[in-house]
Amino acid sequence: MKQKWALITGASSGIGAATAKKLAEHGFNLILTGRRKDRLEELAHSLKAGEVVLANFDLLKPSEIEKFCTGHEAYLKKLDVLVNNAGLAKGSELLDQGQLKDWDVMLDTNVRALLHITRAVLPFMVARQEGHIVNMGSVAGRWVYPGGAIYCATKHAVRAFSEGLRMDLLGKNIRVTNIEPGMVNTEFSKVRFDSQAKADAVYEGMTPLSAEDIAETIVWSIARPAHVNIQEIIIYPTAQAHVGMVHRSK
Ligand code: 8X3
Repeated sequence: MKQKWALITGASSGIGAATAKKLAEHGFNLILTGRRKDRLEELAHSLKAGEVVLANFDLLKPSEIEKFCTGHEAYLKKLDVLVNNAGLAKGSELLDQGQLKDWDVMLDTNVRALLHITRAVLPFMVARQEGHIVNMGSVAGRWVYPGGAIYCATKHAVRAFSEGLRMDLLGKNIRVTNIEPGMVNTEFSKVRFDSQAKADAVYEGMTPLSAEDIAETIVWSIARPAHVNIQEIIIYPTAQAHVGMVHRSK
């Protein structure tokens, strides 16, 4: 059987790293991108199977994305799965107090980088008439909450992009899946609030989803037969009914 290749962005931690582990267990060869070289190397050593290519660069710099794409064209040509995982939230101020630099980092990482990498990969998938693009959306891509407008706007953009992709790729045998998790305990909240204490408070008294929960869902979507496209999945922890509606034990 042909060895499959998957590219995962933001693979150095959290959902990206967990997805890399599960895809390796399924026999995938992997191209892993991330900013933290040591973390990527550590992950690569822990993987059970397959060939692993590491690419350490900053998604905030379009020139580095371009360099990565042209430098790895031979791999992109044979890519079966692209997991656009890299993304983050920064800050939770109300809009009149929001930090422009936080907004730019979210827009550049969650939207622009995702678009640029997908654009680089698409012609090869279209030429081969096969492929699967998995985007990391969020419940924030469907609903908005106070202090989260810009993060929510980026995830709404990811959802709109996923829908447009499905339409523009119709008839080309390429699947597009938008994964939409609620609260997941990764470095997400620590990065958002720049504080471990504030991050811990987010998950206090409730059981959030884990990176592995989401990775399992991603891998399940990928493992469906080629004629089955899981378009979107919303995944909340049982203790969360909606954005901002969480049950906590006393
Ligand atoms: C993360 C989910 O509810 O913190 O994408 O926006 S939420």
